[in-house]
Amino acid sequence: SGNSPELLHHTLEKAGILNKTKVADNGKKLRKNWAQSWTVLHGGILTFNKDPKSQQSGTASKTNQIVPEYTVELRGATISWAGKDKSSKKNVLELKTRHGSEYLIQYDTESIIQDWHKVIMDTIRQLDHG
Ligand code: I3S
Repeated sequence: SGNSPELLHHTLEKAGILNKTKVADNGKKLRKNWAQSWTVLHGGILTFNKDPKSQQSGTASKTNQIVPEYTVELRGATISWAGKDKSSKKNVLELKTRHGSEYLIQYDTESIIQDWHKVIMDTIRQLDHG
């Protein structure tokens, strides 16, 4: 069944394109810089990769490498829907790490952001119980 101990201890995985901005680093507020990111959840770590459009031209960009921008440890983090005070965009999630870093995550298609909300919430819950 889906509730076997083996499955409960599997970390959840997901990948896709999202818009994100980091808004705080160790409790220090940062200026927003919204950008698209190939986002990967694996092993309880959420990795936001650099937007290829923002990468320097030259040999590296020609190989279309995936370059991590932020790696976020989900253990001890919280995820919630961001209030209207946090962004004028729709479908915005607020992710806060236990070390006081904060990210806003957004996507116009509601079902896509809802899936991310669920998988991040479930991962945090699993890590708390692990
Ligand atoms: O929360 P803020 O400061 O209104 O965020 C907006 C700004 O970061 C803005 O850039 P400037 O720093 O050049 O004003 C961005 O273009 C907006 O996208 C930010 O607000 P939203 O509501 O989109 O998160």
